[in-house]
Amino acid sequence: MAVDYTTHDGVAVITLNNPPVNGLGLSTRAGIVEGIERAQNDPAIKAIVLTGAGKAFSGGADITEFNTPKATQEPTLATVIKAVEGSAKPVVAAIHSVAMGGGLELALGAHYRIAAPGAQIALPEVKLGILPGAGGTQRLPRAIGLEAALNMIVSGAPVMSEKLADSGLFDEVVQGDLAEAALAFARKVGAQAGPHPKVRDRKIEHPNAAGFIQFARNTVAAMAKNFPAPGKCIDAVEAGVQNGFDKGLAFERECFIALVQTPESRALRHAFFGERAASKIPDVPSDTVVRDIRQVAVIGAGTMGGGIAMNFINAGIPVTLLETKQEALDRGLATIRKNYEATVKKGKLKPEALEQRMALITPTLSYDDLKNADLIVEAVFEELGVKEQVFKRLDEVAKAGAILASNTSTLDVDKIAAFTKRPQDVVGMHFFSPANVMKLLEVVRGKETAKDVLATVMQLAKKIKKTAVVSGVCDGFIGNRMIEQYIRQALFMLEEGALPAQVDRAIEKFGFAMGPFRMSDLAGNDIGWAIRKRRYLEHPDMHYSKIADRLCETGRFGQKTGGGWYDYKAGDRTAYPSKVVDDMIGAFSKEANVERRKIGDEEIVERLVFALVNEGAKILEEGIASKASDIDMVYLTGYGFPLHRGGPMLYADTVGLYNVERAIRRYAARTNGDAWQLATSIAELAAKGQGFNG
Ligand code: 3H9
Repeated sequence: MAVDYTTHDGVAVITLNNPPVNGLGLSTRAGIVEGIERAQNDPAIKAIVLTGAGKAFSGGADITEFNTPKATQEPTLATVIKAVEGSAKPVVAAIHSVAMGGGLELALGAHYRIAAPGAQIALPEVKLGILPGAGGTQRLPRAIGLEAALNMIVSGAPVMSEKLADSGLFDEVVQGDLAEAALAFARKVGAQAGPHPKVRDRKIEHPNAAGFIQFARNTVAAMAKNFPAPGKCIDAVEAGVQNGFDKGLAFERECFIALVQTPESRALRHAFFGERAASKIPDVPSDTVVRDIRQVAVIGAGTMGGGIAMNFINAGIPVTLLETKQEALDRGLATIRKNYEATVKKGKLKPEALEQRMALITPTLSYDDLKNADLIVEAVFEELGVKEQVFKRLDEVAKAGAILASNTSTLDVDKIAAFTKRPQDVVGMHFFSPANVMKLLEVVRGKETAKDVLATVMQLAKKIKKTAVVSGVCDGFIGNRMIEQYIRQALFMLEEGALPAQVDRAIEKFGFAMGPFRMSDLAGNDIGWAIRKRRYLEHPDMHYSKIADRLCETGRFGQKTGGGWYDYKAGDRTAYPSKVVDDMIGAFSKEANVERRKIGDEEIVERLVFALVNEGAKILEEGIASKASDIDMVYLTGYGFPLHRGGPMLYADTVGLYNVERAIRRYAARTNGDAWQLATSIAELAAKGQGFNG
């Protein structure tokens, strides 16, 4: 039963009971209407309390029902709210923990609202690419005023109930027992003659509503260029201001129906569920007992090690930071301090917190100081011999049960595990640079990594606010293995007729923050060069364009050398197209006997993105990733894939795998074929009319 109905001395209590967050799915909605009717028909009942069991009043509409028949099946949320608002007996919403989206809209339909402190109040629909669709854009401005309401609706950000105590939203914010207070409040208002107040009857008062709405529109335009929802939120609020409640409500409904079907909303919902799904590993039960992580050690105080250490310190976990030389240790500590100082300067950290955080670091030059660590993360030079020394030493000093993690981005975690006598305790924790900023953490599962080690690392990742995705062992893991194919295509296209600025422009227009060439100039072209040299030895059969090597031979390593694929001016990070490089590319094509042709933006985007998709499909076939959404989360959080496209695998589904297959076959026939071995699963799914996500 999704809703409980009880009576308490003249008061009916309707309790949403639909774990985990009392989502307003069909059966919950039906239960509320039933409860309201039952209370109307019982002469002994004078008032009604509407509340939620467990960890929420309500997290809102059940998102899993969107675009299914259940979403529009009666009673819809609008019908439920109408029943609540139309109740002849006063309805008191008693809110604790969470009232979000449809949950808040439901409460706004009640005649009275009381709340416990600490409850998160939000209309977060915009984060799902939609707008509040059950009266939120109409009632919230009437409850708390135009400005505060628009801010909440357009940002989707939660506000704590106590902050809203005097806003007009709540009749009371109660310190004591919420259930008791709700009953007392209900008895009080139940004894009063009706009619009871309705938020819809309040006026929106603002000295210059049109001016503020225009201001909001200007603010939103810049930050939401790929998303239609924020603008529609403003339109809906404006409709209510100009034309009154009922017309505003009808317009809001229209916008909701249109937005819920957009690819942007699909992408955002995919990311919402993908984030949560990533932490679930198919063969690791959710009740696996995790290891206690109270003390962490990080080996290496360079850029990576320092950034990794900051993650734990920020979460209040003490870190022992080990280096081989005092000078390197001092430098590492100074960098961490400098990073925190910058955060203080931006006003995002209190000065006293800086010292508290620094105090959580214990610097050391001795491995013996690692003996109490529950987790040791190694971030030393990326060379198997160096890792061997470190892990052998760790095996000697680490306590039994300590998790030994490597931050390797390219090496075989199974080989690293084999340097110890405890491969079950070894795991990859691949952070992305800057490690204190980037959300992504690839958790690399070795063939012997214990399940509780994985469960522990996934839980810890949440604590340090990372999106953790499990990857099996393979060259490059999920992210870098795929990006290699993307970069290969980018380089082939230079050879065939494109120029760096054109490739970057096309993919940036698609939504990437930075195209491959600007990105490579930023990271340093020498890094890719070193990786390619290794690849030539390991995969002599794989065809690469040598055009990037040619660039590196001239010393153009990117921004740091004042020139790469582009020219740079001192103190200016703008990428200026380079005549020297463009001529070099032309000459290269000539030498290779390639007749340069005009390559359109569509081809550029398809070849780059489908190269990711094709490799992603192989990664799924091999079980390196357990689900397509994991791959999407890697790309959304670590590689700047445009959020409004939902990640490469969802994008492929949106385009249709039939079309993806045809495009890949076309490119395979025309261009460097060995880069386009179609993943069998693409053809199989396309034949069945399916996508990666069903
Ligand atoms: C809406 O209301 C539209 C209306 O305006 C109009 C309608 C006509 N539906 O995050 P957690 C699941 S749109 C379905 O780990 P926490 C979630 O997937 C909705 N499922 O917990 C997860 O499942 P699992 C507007 C939902 O304690 C589990 O609950 N509302 C929903 O860290 C636990 O979630 C929102 O956008 C849902 N609405 O945080 C609120 N919400 O265990 C979105 C959660 O299988 N939700 N689940 O992985 C949140 O922000 C957080 O989940 C919340 C709890 C703060 C509620």
